[in-house]
Amino acid sequence: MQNNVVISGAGLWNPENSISNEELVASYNAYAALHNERYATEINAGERVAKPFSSAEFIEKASGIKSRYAFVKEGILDPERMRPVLEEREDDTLSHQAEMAINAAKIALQEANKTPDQIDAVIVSCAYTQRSYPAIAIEVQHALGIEGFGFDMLVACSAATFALHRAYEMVAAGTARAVLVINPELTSPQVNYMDRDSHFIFGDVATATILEQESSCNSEHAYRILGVKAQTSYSNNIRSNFGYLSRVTDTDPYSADKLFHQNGRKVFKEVCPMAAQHITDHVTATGNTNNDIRRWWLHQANINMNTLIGKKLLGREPSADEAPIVLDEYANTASAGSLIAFNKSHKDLVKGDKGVICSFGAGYSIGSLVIEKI
Ligand code: CO8
Repeated sequence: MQNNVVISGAGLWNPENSISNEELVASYNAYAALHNERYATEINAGERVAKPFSSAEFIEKASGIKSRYAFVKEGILDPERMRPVLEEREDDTLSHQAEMAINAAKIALQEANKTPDQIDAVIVSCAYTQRSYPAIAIEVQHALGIEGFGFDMLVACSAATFALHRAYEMVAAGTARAVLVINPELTSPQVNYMDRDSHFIFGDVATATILEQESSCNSEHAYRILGVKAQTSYSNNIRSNFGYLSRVTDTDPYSADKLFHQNGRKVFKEVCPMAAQHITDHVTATGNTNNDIRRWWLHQANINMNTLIGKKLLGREPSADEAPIVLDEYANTASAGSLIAFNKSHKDLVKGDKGVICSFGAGYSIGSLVIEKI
């Protein structure tokens, strides 16, 4: 027999530093002007391409993004550097990502009314981890005083939802009483701030979620999980080639292909119909229709994508109350976007209200949970 599983706590932590579109564009344009001046001879000879200029108006209209948080702001806006300055920490000091993760985890534990001794597993799941081992999850487990086990997972945009799926299975099967899932999305080190098409897309954040057996739940804001569904389909349209082989392939570790890059238009066209179909199939499989869903906590990559998917789901544009958008403040935060939306807007729902958490993006990968407030 399977246990009923609930989401009993959610936590959201963002860095203090925020960068507006205007600040980001001013630094990119200063960098582009420097580049074009420095390489004027080659550019005029057709041997090198001039850097085009960016615009804050374009960014907001094309994406819905107005600002983003940065774990470390220093360096990002320096036209001679164009990447954050992170200090190397000693091995016996808490790592950057563990620090972000713990900040969010503490808030989630509090909302769930849980203490570390009541948690049996920790999953850290995000687009990148800063090292291969020991797992960030095990470092977090140790720092919080949690017994049991922890492991890291990488699934880019769907890292958070796919990790919630794994936690759901553990709690349903009874192999863990409660699981802490954390998404410390430290994206800024992999953003190419020298690329006009993508310099504005990402921000840093951490989200955390507690899943546990319904029978042990004493949270004010708990949601029963009615079903989970995952789908992947291989695509090269969103890619980052930096990895442990970068040291031995004798290629430039700073080259653009090592950082996040994408064919944004293709992603938009291909992912929207996939996501809408996936969600509709999932909602239907739980015995509901899309009109039964009170709130949509959707992946946050682009406001126009969410509007289009919303229209496909409902036959009309969803309101901000039905499908909240957090892109304006947070930008795209890799896997954490749908959970930022959940964190910011789940306390007002009433018993019996149903919602969908859904991620879509790199892989391609789509992950969803249909949930009901209890
Ligand atoms: N300023 C001014 N003009 C610009 C800029 C800019 N910054 N950027 C592009 N333009 C120009 C283009 O050059 C183009 O000019 P022209 O028409 O002369 O060729 C024009 O504006 C239109 O460009 P696009 O067609 O590219 O513009 P779009 O309307 O398609 O908008 C977007 C671009 C915003 C990128 C859009 O395509 C989009 O959002 N697509 C979906 C992207 C998506 O969902 N990606 C998934 C991201 S992956 C993820 O979420 C997690 C990955 C792992 C994390 C990585 C962390 C680092």
